[in-house]
Amino acid sequence: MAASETPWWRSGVVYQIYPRSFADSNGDGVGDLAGVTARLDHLVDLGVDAVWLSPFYRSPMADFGYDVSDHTDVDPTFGTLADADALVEGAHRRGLRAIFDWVPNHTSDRHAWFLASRSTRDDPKRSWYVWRDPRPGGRPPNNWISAFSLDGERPSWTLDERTGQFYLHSFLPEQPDLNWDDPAVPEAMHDVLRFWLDRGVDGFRIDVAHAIGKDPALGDNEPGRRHDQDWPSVHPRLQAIRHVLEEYEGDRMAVGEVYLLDQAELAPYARATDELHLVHNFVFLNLPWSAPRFRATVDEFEELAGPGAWPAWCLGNHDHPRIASRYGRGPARVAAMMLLTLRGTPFVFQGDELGLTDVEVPPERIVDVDGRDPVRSPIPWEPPSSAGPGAGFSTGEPWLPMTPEAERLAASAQVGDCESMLSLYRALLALRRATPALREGSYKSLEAGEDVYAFERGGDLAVALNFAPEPRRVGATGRGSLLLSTRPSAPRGTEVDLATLTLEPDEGVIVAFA
Ligand code: TEU
Repeated sequence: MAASETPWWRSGVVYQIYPRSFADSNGDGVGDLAGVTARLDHLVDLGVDAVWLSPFYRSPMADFGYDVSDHTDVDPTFGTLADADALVEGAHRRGLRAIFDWVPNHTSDRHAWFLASRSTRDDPKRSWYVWRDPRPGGRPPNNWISAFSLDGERPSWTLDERTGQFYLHSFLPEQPDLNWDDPAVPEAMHDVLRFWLDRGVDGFRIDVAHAIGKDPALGDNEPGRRHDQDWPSVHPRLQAIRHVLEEYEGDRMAVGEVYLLDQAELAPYARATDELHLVHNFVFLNLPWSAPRFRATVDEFEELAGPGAWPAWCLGNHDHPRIASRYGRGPARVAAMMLLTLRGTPFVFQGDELGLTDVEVPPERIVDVDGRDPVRSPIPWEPPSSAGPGAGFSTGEPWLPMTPEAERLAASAQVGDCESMLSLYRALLALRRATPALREGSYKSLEAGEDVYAFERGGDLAVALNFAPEPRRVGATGRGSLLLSTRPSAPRGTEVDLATLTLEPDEGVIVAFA
C-alpha cells in the first residue's frame, strides 16, 4: 500500500482523553468539553493524529459515563451538544481526527429504553434487555458474574421485584445489558452511530465490543469457555457496524475494546478485514516488565494475527494503573519508545506523556466502584505555584486529588526541558511522523542479549530496549546511526554497532541501518 493510501487510523497515533479529568472550563472541579477544546493545541504540539474521548453523554454517572441514559445528548456536567460540535470542529481545524466512545453492551438503568423494558412483562421494549425467571429457590438464571468484583464476586443478575424476573448486567446493576439478539437493538444502536457520524466524528471506540455476542441459551460459563461474551454471533454484528461506518465518506473507523487476554481468542477479531478496523490488545497490561515476555507476546500476536492485521497495543487507559506506577519511572521511558515504535496504531492515555503516576486517593474521596480513581487523577497543566492548587486543570476543587507532583510534572513545566517525559514523547512522535518505516514498516524481532528486546522495522531501522536497571549489551546484528535514545544526552547521529553497543540502565535506542 503506497503511503498516500494508508488510512489515518493505521499511520496515526491516537490520544485518549478522559473528559472528567482533562480540563475544567467552568470551575466546578470536573473536566468538560469546552476544557478539551481549549487544550487541543497540547495534542498538536505533542504530535498525535487523533483524539478518542471517553463518554460524555447524559448519564447518572454510576460508572462515570459508561452508563448512558441518552446516547444523543451531552451530559450537562460536560457541556452541550454545541460544545461537542465545537470540539470536533476545533479538532478538524487542527488536522486532528475525533473518535467518540460508543457503549453498545449496556445502557444506564435510567435510559428510557430500560424504564420501558422494566415497566411490565409485555412492554414492547421488554425484549430489548435480557429478562429471565429465577431458577428454583429464587436463584439467578445462571452462574455469570459481573465485572466489578472489588468487594467480592456478584452475580450479573438483579431481581426486579415488580415483574418478578431477573435482568442481566455484565457490569453494575445500574448498567443493564442490551439484548443484541433482538434485531430492534442493533437497529437503534446503529442509529446512534449515524447521529454522531452525521455530526462529523471520524470513528468510535467500542466499549466491550466482544460482549455484544452472548449465548442466547444463557448457558453457564465453564472453565475455558465463557458464554457471556465472545460468542460467534459477535462477528456478524461487528460486520453490520462496519457497514454503518461505510455508509459515510472519509475513512470512518472503529476500534474495539476486546478484553480477551488469550491472544488466540483475540486474533480472529484482528484478522477479520470486514469487522473492526482496529482491536485493542491488552495483554501488555498484565505482563511483568520483562524483555522476553514482551518479545514473546508481540511475536505470538504478529504470528497469530498475520501481516494483514494491524495491531493496537495498549499500555494504559482509564481502567488500569499507570505505566510509571506499574513499571517505574525509568522503564516508563522505555515503554514509551516501545509503544511508539512497534508495528501498529499506538494509543496514548492522557497524562502518560507527562509521566504521571497513580495518585493516592484517601478513603473519603474514593468515588469509583472498581478502584480506578488513582489513574483518573486530573491533568496538571501549570505548576500550582503559579496556577493555584488546581494546577490549571480547574480553578475549583478537582473531583479527584491532583497529583502531589504537579509542580514538577505540569505540562508547562516540562515544555523546553529536554530531559522531561513530555520532550521524549514529542521527539518520538516527531520521529515516527517523519519515518515511514516506523509508521508502516514490517516487524521482526531480533536475537539480542539478556534483558534486551530488539526488533527491526521495515528492514530500515532497529529498536533496542533495555528492560534492566543496569547496563546491558544489545548483542544483535546490525550497524547504523543513532536516531534517538531515551537518554537525552545521547548524541544523535553517532555510528553504532548493535553487536557491541551497551545500553545504559533503562535505555532504549532507535538506530537507522547504514
Ligand atoms: O471496560 C471493560 C473492562 O474490560 C473493564 O471491566 C476492565 O476490565 C476493568 O475496568 C478493569 O478494572 C469498559 C470501560 O473501559 C470501563 O471504564 C467501563 O467501566 C466498562 O467497560 C463498562 O462500560
